[in-house]
Formats: sequence, C-alpha cells, structure tokens
Amino acid sequence: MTIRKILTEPDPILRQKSQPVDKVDDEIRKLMDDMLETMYNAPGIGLAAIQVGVPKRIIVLDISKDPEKKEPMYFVNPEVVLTSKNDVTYEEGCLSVPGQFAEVDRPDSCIVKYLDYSGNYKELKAEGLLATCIQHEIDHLEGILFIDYLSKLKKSMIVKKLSKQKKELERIVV
Ligand code: GNR
Ligand code: NI
Repeated sequence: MTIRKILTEPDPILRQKSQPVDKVDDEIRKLMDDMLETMYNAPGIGLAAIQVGVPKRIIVLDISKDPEKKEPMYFVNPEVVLTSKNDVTYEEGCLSVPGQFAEVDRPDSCIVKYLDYSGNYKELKAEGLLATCIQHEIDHLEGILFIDYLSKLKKSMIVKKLSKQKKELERIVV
C-alpha cells in the first residue's frame, strides 16, 4: 500500500467529474487500498479517488471512533437513491480544503446503492455522520466541495487563504 498525495483547493482536477468504474478488479482494489492508507495517514474519515487525482467514482470511509478498531468501508459507483426530507447541520472539513471548517446542511439520512470491495451490489441506509460523509464524498465525484455551499464571501476568503498558503509553500519547495 502506498500513501498518495492529496490534492488541495484550488486545483482544477478537484473540479473534474469522475467516471464510473466498469469492473471492480485487482487494479481498482489496489487503488482503494492506497486511498484507505492515505486517508488514515492524513488523518481523515473519508476520501474520494479524485482527491488523489484519479477521476473514478470510488470512495472510502471509516467513521469508527476508536482508531484501534478499523471499520473501512468501500463504495464503487455510489448513487444516492433516496434522501430524507429533514436536514441536519454538521461542521464539515475536507482534506482538500486543509484547516478550514464550516457548517453545512444536508439530508440527515439517505439510501445509497453501490458496489463493494468484491464488486457485489449493495444498498445501505446511512444516518448521522455516515450520511453526511457519504454525501460529502459523492459531491467530490461531481467536482463539488463543501465550500461551494457557503456564501460567496466565506468561500472566497477560504480560497484566497489556500492560494496564498500554496504560493508560500511553492517558494520554499522550489
Ligand atoms: O475527514 C473528513 N472529515 C469530515 C468531517 C465532516 C464532514 C465530512 C468530512 S469528510 C473529511 C475527509 C474528506 O475530505 N473527504 O472527502
Ligand atoms: Ni472532502
């Protein structure tokens, strides 16, 4: 397993729409293993393939509170088939928007269909943090970041800050 580099805003790759996977084979499983290791290393509770620069419809999650007890979840070609009418507000963060957090409203539960690590068809009813995370990750597959839901002013302040940080880093690295 390999830790891959996580792309950060503003990076145009993060705005690409990811393409469906046609077969869950060993190459896809290798990618999912790398994504999981990259996510644990960050650390984060979810990761979409596009965050490591791969425009495929794949997400990994682990929302278990105990870092000793790993509960990895893999979703290939995930699709929300139903969302509840009730919204819930969570303070969201994103590994591609480092150090920035903001409240976002999303449906508090949803039903998702997807292919698992073995390529088998599954359906899952997600609630609470899991529902929020799955929706956050599926947004990545459409090129959407949580900052897109904030006011223009809040979003532009965050993007400005991140651009500045990137430029400063480049100056040090190069
Ligand atoms: O690690 C993460 N935490 C998080 C917290 C609240 C809502 C969503 C998330 S997902 C994020 C990891 C990430 O960027 N996934 O795309
Ligand atoms: Ni994210």
